[in-house]
Amino acid sequence: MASLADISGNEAALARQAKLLAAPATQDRALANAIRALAIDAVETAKSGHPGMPMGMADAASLLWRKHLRYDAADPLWWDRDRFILSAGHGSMLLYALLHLTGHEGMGIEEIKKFRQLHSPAAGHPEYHEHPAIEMTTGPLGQGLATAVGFAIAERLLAAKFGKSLVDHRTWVIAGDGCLMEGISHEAGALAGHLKLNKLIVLFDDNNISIDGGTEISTSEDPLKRFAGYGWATKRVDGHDFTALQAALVWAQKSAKPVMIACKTIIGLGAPTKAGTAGVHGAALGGAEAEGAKAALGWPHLPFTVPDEIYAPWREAGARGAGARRAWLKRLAKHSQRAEFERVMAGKLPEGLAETLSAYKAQLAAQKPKLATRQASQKALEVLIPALPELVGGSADLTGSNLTLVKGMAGATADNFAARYIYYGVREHGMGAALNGIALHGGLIPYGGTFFVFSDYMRPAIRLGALMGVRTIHVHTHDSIGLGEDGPTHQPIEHLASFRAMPNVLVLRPADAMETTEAWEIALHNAGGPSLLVLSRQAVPALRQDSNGNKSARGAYVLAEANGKRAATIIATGTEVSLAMAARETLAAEGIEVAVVSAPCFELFARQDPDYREAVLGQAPRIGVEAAIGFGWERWLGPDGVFIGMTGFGASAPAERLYEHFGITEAAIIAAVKSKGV
Ligand SMILES: Cc1ncc(C[n+]2csc(CCOP(=O)(O)OP(=O)(O)O)c2C)c(N)n1
Ligand SMILES: [Mg+2]
Repeated sequence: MASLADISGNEAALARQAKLLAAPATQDRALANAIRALAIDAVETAKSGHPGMPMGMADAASLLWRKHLRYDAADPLWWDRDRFILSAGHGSMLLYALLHLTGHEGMGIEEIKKFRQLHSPAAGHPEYHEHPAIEMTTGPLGQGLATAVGFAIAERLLAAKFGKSLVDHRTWVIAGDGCLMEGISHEAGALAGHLKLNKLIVLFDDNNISIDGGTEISTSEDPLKRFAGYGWATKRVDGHDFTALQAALVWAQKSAKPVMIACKTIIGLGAPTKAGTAGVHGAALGGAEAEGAKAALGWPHLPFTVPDEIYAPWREAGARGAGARRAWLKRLAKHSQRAEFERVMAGKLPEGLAETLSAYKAQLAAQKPKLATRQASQKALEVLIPALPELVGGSADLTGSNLTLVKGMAGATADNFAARYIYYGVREHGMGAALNGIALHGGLIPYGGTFFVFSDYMRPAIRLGALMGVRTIHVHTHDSIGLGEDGPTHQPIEHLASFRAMPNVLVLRPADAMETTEAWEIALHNAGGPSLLVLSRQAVPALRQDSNGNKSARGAYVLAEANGKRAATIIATGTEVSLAMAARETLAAEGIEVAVVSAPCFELFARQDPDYREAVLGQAPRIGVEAAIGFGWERWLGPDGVFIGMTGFGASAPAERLYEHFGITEAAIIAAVKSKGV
């Protein structure tokens, strides 16, 4: 046989395939062929989808699910299960076939027949929430792999806290050429190698094919060497040789490093003419090719039909972990930390948190500290970290700027995960995905910091977090031109507007220390999506006198009512609220009475009933103030409103000079009010 590395191109693939399929079919192959057949049928019926990857990886995946993956199909949410992440999400039929064959409820043959149809759990790409055994949404290549790093980090952190008897599982990933070409694979791989996440095992579908053709047209790297460089254990095996696969899977589980096994596969294995080509990547095989594939695989059954003698061993495999789960439940039942473990895994906040926070807020109301909101965030964390053991922080190399680290938090190292903080390094995208993974794993609430402008570097992960609805908290400091001298590369302009446009994200831009604390409280309770805390570098005065309740939770509220009839309503966010308050005072001295509305969170305000919104916004002319692009403000200002903010990129200068230069000043607010003829 030619060396594995030499196999490329369709002819070589077809020759290799012919040899493989000429050998008498083993039970292993027959069981794997059930996956191939279901993938072929589902894609034919849907007239769209990706048969090639499931057909190529069926052998490796079936061995994993039959012999190694720790799970119990009867309880896909068992907390100590192994996590399986299909990073190459286009191969979704691989996952659906595995769930179906192993007897998972909710993935019957009727569901498989509705592959890619509205309301089917067998969606085009795996969607979190569509089925409990789908650990996360995948499809944007590389995200699964990087999110898996977060899953593996969470496992280590929780194992250090609760012990191996409760937390001892692996994270398995199937990733393709595409996942490994993506930049995020670099960040994720390097972080995992550094932290020696040895319970992370990646099966690389090494088929040398992506959409445009053979991968040699666009890449000549050896991902195994790259990952070895990150500190991973690597191995290349024939992805259709069950003996070699079995040995590799056993070896992987003994590793002291994260593992990548490159499985040399033939994409679309079985397809008589298209195997080994990009032609099987993402289109139905077509009648003749589908028939030919089934004949070549020795699969004589009708579409969507799996004979009992194939179902039976698969169902057995699905129940293989039942004993381990029962034993685990017994251990949990008598574990000294059972209540706390159940609380954090259920994602419930500890009792007493509200009281702790209200005591702290009362203190803020009395002290009225003048602080940058990033500092106020750190002070809030000083209260939250001892009160919330499940809160784990980190930063993408900006700890001292984001102020994300407080007393009592150790940084995790490869040797010590009894820690509350991750030094993510300069890896915003990897951090974003890891935060998603930590949150998805359960048991922890992750936050991570970077400059707000570099949210661009993690946007795909935030978007996926929003789509999945996971509780991640993003501490995004240096929120505007107010950061000053670092200049326009570092000054976010369009970021508030763009994240406000993203569904299911709370964008919180607090105005002072009180609102910052409220923003943290809101974020912690926002279990169904990411929260962005958009925080200032520069100090702001305390604006709030009262500490009762959580005013920010309504999104916007009247911070200072006009004395008498409103001549205008000034609506501002973050650091600009204090400008609005100053303008209000100056105007009042001239006999012009205006109200100031603080609007820390547009999304929450939009959710309030119309009466409340109208009462807050009022009937008087409206002036909006925010040191950012005005896109999106129209909905609060209406057609006659005036927006004071940015219209282009920032500049390098001290913050105060910039505010003057760009006309975001008390004088501008006053002029705008007067321009309304009041
Ligand atoms: C971030 C991202 N870019 C592009 C795509 C579109 N896309 C889907 S699959 C694919 C090729 C993937 O190649 P590979 O991972 O080798 O999969 P295979 O063809 O081997 O199944 C591309 C470009 C995507 N899903 N995500
Ligand atoms: Mg490929």
